[in-house]
Amino acid sequence: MRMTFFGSKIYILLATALFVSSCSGTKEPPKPVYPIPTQSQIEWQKLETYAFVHFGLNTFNDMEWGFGNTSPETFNPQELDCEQWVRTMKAAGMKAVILTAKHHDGFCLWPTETTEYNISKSPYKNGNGDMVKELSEACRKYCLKFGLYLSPWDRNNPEYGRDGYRETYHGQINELSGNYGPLFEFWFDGANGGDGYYGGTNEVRKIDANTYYDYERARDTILKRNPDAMIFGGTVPTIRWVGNEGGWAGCTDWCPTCKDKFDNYSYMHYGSSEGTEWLPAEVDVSIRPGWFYHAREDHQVKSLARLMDIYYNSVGHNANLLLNFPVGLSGKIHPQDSTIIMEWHNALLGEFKDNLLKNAKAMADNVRGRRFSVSNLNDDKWDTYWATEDGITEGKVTFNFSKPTKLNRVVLQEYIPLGQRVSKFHLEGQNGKQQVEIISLDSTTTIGYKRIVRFKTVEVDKLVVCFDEAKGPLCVNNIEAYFAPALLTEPVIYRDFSNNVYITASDVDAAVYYTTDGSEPDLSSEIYRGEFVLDGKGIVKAVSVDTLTNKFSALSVKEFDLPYNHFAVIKPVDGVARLFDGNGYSTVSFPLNDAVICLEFKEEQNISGFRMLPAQGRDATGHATNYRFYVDNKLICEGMFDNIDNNPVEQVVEFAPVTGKRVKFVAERKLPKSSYIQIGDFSVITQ
Ligand code: FUL
Repeated sequence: MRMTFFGSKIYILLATALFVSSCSGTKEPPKPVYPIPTQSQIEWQKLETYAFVHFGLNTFNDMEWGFGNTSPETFNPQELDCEQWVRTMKAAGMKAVILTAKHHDGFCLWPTETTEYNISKSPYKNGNGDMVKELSEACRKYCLKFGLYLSPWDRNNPEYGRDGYRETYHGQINELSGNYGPLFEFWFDGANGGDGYYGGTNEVRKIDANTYYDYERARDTILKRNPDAMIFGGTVPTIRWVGNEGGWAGCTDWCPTCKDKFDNYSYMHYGSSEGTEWLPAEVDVSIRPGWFYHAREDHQVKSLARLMDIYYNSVGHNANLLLNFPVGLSGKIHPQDSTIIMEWHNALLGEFKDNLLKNAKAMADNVRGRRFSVSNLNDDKWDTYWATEDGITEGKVTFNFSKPTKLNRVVLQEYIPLGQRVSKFHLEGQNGKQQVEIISLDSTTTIGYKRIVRFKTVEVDKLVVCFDEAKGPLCVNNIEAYFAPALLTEPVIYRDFSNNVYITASDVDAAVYYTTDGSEPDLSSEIYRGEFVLDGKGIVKAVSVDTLTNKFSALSVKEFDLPYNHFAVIKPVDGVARLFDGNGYSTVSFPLNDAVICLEFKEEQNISGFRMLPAQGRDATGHATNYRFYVDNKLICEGMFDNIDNNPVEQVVEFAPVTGKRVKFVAERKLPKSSYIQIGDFSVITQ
């Protein structure tokens, strides 16, 4: 009896356990799909955006790659304020900052014992400064993580390329790892070996970066004191370079890849579904063309539209964004840079304000068990996720809205602790019985830690997320949807060499209204539907308008002079198209002693000035500093383009109208350091 009673108790317990497991989902999680990230890699990826600061001797010598011979005496910031940097970064939503403790020129921003070429030999704080310390303390004060860039290449060190420098380098890693932590990331740059000062030898030295630096030893030193630090570059990285400095990861972006195959760009840029190591991508890009500060780039700070694209193409493509601020000579982030970064952050806050799926009811066509229920997708918890049963590698999740709802962004996150799985997905919408097409701005392949899909606004009462292909059962921990307001930046207007005028708006939901008669565009003006021909002088005014709210952007105005087909170009003979194509990045190089543009109009004109756009490319040199301007061989005016090297913006010179047909513009360069003159664009102002 007793036995029977006992046996039936066991039976009841067993039956209860079985019932619970099938109904309340105590099923095991799906098996990991290898490789999988470490906990530190997961925490790193959650940072999403953080800042880079390039600051050092280069800043004070207007250089990008110092040769290694610049005097430490020149390093003298007057108002250095690391807290100002950190406050700006924090206010812009960034979670960390990485400082160039030493760039390729070899100058150390901390009082290292490994070389004399350091901050203690500069006038800064009478030789008592330590910028690594100052910034690390500011980070601690404002709760930002701190990381360091230490260039392996050292163009100052006499021992570079020999055993002596290797020891010096490891000494530097040791000092930085031990004295300023905890560090969240350590950056080894890829530029290695070449010409340099090298203690005065001024020679070329080459090394094999795979063996010379002993990165394994470096890693051990760093991780001993900073166990969670990510390592960028070198032979034992834990994150990977995305393969460009332009601010974009691929829309296919696998965290898994094979570092031994990095010679093949695709493994570095896209990662690989077959990858054997978990190496998530980091997108490093500067807010200006250069990494270091140059006054001449003050007009080239990236626009809001460009920075938004960078965000979507990095964080929105499963990569972290490392955005560089070239701190200026004073030692502060330039006001233009801090203004635009705050606009960027506020625009992002606006775009991701209300998650429309927060209270939406979700349904999935397959669920592994209650523990992996579809309600995990919008419960705001990182560690809960929806999963499908073993063998089920595709699936659909449907969100039902209580009423038709507008949306244009969807955020998706896989539960990466179990590996990255999805290789293809798409979105579908429905409004009543009507199918609504959702066309993503870029192809929808991988997801990973985070994928943000942008599309033209749709109105739906049902959103279906279709996972089409995966490397194992689906494990998705978050899906969000938003209706982002149109980004109303002023449109960009330009005319090409064939006299086609293009007007571009930064947002797919914005319509562009324009006029060519000088009046201000409004909703009754022409809508821009594609390029149009402007075969003469003219003024184009345009605005972007959010079609849903009728909000207007600021006004964009572009004045066009008589185009190329109204005159004959006598000089130069080559590259004419590049000079009259409305694009300062396509340029013509002239010999120093013969920088002449000579045109002859078909008919007499009242000529009242000219516009000259210097070359706009990164590190462009050879700008004209002086000019002479002739009409029908008579000198009309001459002068200087003030500060053009520092600020190569369009130069407009106007004078009282002169009647004539033949125009000669003679450019000169009276400053040293160039054997040519480069011009981006040129036009003549007529009445
Ligand atoms: C590059 C370097 O050569 C640049 O100067 C800059 O530091 C950038 C982040 O990496 O490879």
